[in-house]
Amino acid sequence: MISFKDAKFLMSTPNKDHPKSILGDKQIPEICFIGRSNCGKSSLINSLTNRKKLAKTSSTPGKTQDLVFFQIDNKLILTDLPGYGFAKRSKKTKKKWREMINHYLTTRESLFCIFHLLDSRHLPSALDIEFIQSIQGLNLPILFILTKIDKVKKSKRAHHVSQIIRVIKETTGDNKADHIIYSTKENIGRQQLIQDINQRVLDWDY
Ligand SMILES: Nc1nc2c(ncn2[C@@H]2O[C@H](COP(=O)(O)OP(=O)(O)OP(=O)(O)O)[C@@H](O)[C@H]2O)c(=O)[nH]1
Ligand SMILES: [Mg+2]
Repeated sequence: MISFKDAKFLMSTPNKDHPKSILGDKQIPEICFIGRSNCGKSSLINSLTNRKKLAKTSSTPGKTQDLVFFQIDNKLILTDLPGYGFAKRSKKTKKKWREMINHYLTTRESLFCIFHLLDSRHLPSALDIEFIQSIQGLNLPILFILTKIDKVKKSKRAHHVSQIIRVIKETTGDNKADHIIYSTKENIGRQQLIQDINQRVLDWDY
């Protein structure tokens, strides 16, 4: 059982060098966090690990600029990625980030699942939809995490979620869209996500 009690920073890299993902003779499974800038990727890693500053977060978009790897309980690697859609960067930087993320997604052998985070306040943007489509081609399981649900009025939450899931399903053409609703502020979704991750790691091991 991965309890998320032991979490350590492994490496932050702007290039194609990724950390080793072999422990003894076993590959350590890896999950990455992808989503629009400021949607809450780094905060989610801190929430899961119960650490305030393991991953760097900020109220202004564009905080995470490298691929940042964390090792959990010696059994799992979580990778924090720079967000897409951050307007205040040059075209060149945005292109570089996109290439870095694409290279990571298409070459990282230990990557066995993608967590795609979407801000639950908004319907997926054109850019979100573009990413949903491009990730689909990788043939990896995807879990959608609808973040910041505390910012949506309780009476509107179910409606927001169903609208977002509808757009995801329309985009993928798949009638199934695995998802979890999350709030780091109100601690919603954490236990469910930990259980989900443990199940995925178990299934992957066999
Ligand atoms: N209310 C609320 N705020 C949140 C939640 N999760 C994250 N935030 C806030 O959202 C802002 C952005 O969080 P980050 O975790 O840095 O977002 P990110 O997706 O890593 O952003 P980039 O690194 O720029 O791609 C911070 O001010 C967080 O405190 C949440 O569940 N509820
Ligand atoms: Mg970040």
